[in-house]
Amino acid sequence: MKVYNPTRIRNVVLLGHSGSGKTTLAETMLFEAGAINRRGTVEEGTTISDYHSLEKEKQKSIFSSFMNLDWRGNKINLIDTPGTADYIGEVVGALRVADTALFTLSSEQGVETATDSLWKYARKYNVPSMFVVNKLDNEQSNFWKCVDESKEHFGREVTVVQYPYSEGSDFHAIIDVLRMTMYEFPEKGGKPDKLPIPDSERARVDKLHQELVETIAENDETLMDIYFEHGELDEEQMQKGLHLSLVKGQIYPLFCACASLNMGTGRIMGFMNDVAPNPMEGNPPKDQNEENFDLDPDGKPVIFLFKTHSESHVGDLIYFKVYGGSVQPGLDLVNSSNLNTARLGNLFLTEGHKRIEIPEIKTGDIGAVVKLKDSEVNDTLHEKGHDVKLQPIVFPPTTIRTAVKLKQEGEEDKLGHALNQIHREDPSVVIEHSQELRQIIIHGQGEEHLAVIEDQLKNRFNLDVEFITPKIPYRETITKSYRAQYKHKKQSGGAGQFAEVYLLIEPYKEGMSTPGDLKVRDVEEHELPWGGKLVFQNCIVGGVIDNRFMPAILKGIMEKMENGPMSGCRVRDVRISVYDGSMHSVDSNEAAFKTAARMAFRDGFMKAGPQLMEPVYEIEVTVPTDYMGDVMSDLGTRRGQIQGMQAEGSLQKIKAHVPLEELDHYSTRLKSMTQGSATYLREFSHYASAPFEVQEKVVQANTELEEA
Ligand SMILES: Nc1nc2c(ncn2[C@@H]2O[C@H](COP(=O)(O)OP(=O)(O)OP(=O)(O)O)[C@@H](O)[C@H]2O)c(=O)[nH]1
Ligand SMILES: [Mg+2]
Repeated sequence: MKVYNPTRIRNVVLLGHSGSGKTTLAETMLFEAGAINRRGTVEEGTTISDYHSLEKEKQKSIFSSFMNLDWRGNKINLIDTPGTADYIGEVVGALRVADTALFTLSSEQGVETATDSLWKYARKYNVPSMFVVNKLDNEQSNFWKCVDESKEHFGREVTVVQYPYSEGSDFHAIIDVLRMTMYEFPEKGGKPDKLPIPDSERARVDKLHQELVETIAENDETLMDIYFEHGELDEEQMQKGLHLSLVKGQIYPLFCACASLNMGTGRIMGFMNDVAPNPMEGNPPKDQNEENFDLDPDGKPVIFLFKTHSESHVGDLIYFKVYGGSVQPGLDLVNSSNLNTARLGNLFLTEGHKRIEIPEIKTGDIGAVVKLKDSEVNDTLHEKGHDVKLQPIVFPPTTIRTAVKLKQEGEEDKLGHALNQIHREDPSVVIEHSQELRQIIIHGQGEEHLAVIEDQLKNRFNLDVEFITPKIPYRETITKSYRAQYKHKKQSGGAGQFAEVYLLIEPYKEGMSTPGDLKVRDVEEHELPWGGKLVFQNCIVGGVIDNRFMPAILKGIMEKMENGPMSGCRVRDVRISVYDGSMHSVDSNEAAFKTAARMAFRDGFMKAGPQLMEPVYEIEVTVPTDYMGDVMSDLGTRRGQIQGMQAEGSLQKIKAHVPLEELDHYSTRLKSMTQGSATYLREFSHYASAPFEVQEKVVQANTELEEA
């Protein structure tokens, strides 16, 4: 296998809504470049990219996959990603190491929701971006609508380089306004004939060519001068201008293709060769000081780990990109996250499931290594003494949760190990061992994502598990003040127990004052680990309770706060003032005061207008305007409070506050309501008082649990 120099490498990630044709396009490119001699299809499950059994079953991509091809002496690393929003974790890692993002659009669908959100990620990393309008053979194909929508969504930088001579079943030719040529394809696709522009298209082509030249010249002073002088740029000048504009994000060139008929991919690969940035120009990362990290091919070796994938009989395969120097098997590198030294084993390139051993990987290239010690995604490895830590990939917040339960006891460790491995391979899955809810909760990106995780637990890790609705982390608080008292007295044989406390229990509010009849001697403010506050005041006069018993009183209250008096949920935002009590010279001890405080707190809390609080999330739904009404009225039934709405092209963004309880299965409902065209994000916002019915239901469930 050939080792490529950095200037000869192009890292291209394919992005776009599910079904827009990324996997088919990758397959066609591999075929056109001679990397494979038969084109597989998604329907038959025979593509290089979608090689996992689940992908074959679902006929769509679930994991990002890595392929490479040689196009006229340059190596194009193609990363095919899933377009379903549930698998976004696979996409963000790939985007981080790509130097060009190639967005696919379905010509009949235009800009769809996933494309819109993927676009935001590409902009976050400033990855030079281009478009290909695919499926031009589709009967409903509408190229110019796609162009208009793209400009609306992504800006006027979207610039037509190609357009179809005709669309639908008659699609067979593409007009190229950069090359000023028409490519006409044979019936079975492949290499096109280059024809002059037909007279009927001349006016339109001239106009588009002019637009392209002006956009390029606009972004470069030297080219602008040439353009003013000659009224035209030659092809070399255009290429240079396009390259600079693409790297700076001042142009997003738009191409045409019909991936399934093998039309148009050769020209796109040619453009990648001639115009797309190499790894030194495309997407340089930031280092630990937020400075741009320049890739130095002659410098010390630096690699960044961006993906772990486990294959049976192989173990963890860790993908990396080389950000400096070059690496070979046997090289010792320091991991900047844990300062351990790891030795590189054999190095590989991958083509779907196939691994090809390679002796060296140079700056800018992407490779994989097995069994790298103590290392995981987001680690930077460097030569000893040459310290550098590249900024980590930030994985998106999760949108859905489920509790996982073993059907039989005894496999807890095995489950823990499996979940840990799933998180290692896909950091967009978050595993929470909730002591509060006494459940293991899996947070993911969507119902489909959870189904894949369940499938892995059952079939890959052989665990008999079920996914159940997770409990809600409610909170308890109070709405009124109450003065409570409890005397704990026990006489059993020898030493007795005695403690008496008086507590003022109040709802905590920032800046609140203390009633005039109490004198505060000491205040402790505790930020509670589960949110909210406990303020604990010592208002004892005349030494009726010794200071040494105060910690025990606090402990007794805290114990009850962890297991709330009303529903067993955690208590927050209360102020307790210990203002009176009594003790006994022999029988009083810490245990007695702890008990007395716990009992006084419990009684007082129940008389101080206890109120259940529920977690409320802020959600952002992106939905095509047509479905907006349905989404809004559904949010109404979920006790949602609309915070704002904003139009973005043909899409609407709705922000709302919705209680967590009402978000169960929301992504499924949203999908079915909008035929899969809406996406949503969610983030914890705050706790709010739960309505009476919810409070009743939770208290009732807890009473039944305690009585059982
Ligand atoms: N008519 C037509 N169908 C196409 C074309 N390209 C792809 N398809 C079909 O569209 C469907 C989806 O194609 P994929 O390549 O799986 O799309 P994808 O973007 O990889 O989808 P995800 O993996 O779900 O993100 C498949 O049935 C393809 O055969 C095309 O140019 N024309
Ligand atoms: Mg795919």
